[in-house]
Amino acid sequence: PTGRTILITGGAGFIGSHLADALVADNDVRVLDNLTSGERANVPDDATLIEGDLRDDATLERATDGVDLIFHKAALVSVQGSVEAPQTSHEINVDATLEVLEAAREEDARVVLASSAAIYGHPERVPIREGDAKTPSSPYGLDKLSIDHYARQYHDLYGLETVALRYFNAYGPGQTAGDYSGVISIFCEQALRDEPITVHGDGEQTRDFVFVDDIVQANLEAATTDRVGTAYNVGTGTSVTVRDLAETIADVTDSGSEIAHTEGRTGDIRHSEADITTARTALGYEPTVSLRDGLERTVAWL
Ligand code: UD2
Repeated sequence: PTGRTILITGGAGFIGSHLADALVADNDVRVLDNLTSGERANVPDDATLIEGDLRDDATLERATDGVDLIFHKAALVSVQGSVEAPQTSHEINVDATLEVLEAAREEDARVVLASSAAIYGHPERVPIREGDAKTPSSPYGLDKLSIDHYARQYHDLYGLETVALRYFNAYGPGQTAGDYSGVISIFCEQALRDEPITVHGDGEQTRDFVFVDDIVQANLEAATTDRVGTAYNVGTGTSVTVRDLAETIADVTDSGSEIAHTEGRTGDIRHSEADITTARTALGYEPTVSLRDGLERTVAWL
């Protein structure tokens, strides 16, 4: 997109800030973020940061006034946190999204939302297709399923242009440890410190790791596609075992770390891999960053 007035909610966070970077040169970009997990320093200089909460009507109104495109990335992303506090997850991940969708109706703005592979729960088969069974195994997954459906309904009922992107395991520079972090940031930090790399269980579980630049690409395509009112898997279409991941990270970091098998994680999903045929066909999405390249770029940032 070019010459557009764009709001990125969660634009100081991991994915949102990469998206802001990609859009600022050619668009008028606003970022709405309450900075609980996002960081001011992530917001590009040429974007306007509105520091505040989505759930505050006046703030949301100011942030959405005159926009023609909204990337809704603000969320509580901790699966564990959602298990501990399902109501809080619902308030932030569902209720606040409804506020964003309503604001988008006011402005007749397109909305690109962050959905998640978590909506599939324990998949019946891999690769996972968009139409496959959805039995989320956490409040977080249920909340994402809910907004994924709302996005489609707002299109069907009100003609709003919406696209939901179901991210698989996202990683890359800017994904910080904090109290929530993906396996790649954990393993990289362990490897760089020459500490044991903690593989849960037998390490034969698989994941589809998608580099943040490819996620940004999918978002940019979602912003201009005419195939709206639907949801797309955003992964790479390939997967690796957690054990292979640990070995690759040890290699990329030139680490002397041992691989230590720890107890399997309760409720851990065994296999996850996206079928990205629909995104390829409808959006022209094509992931370009191999796991090794992506890991090298992530390690270089750390
Ligand atoms: C990812 C998402 C989550 C949700 C879910 C849906 C991330 C960070 N999380 O959870 O938001 O969308 O997918 O299915 O993208 N592991 C280890 N050692 C460690 C940490 C993790 O072996 O120290 C394993 C873990 O047991 C799992 C794999 O690595 O098998 C990936 O774990 P994760 O927490 O990065 O992501 P996942 O797939 O559970």
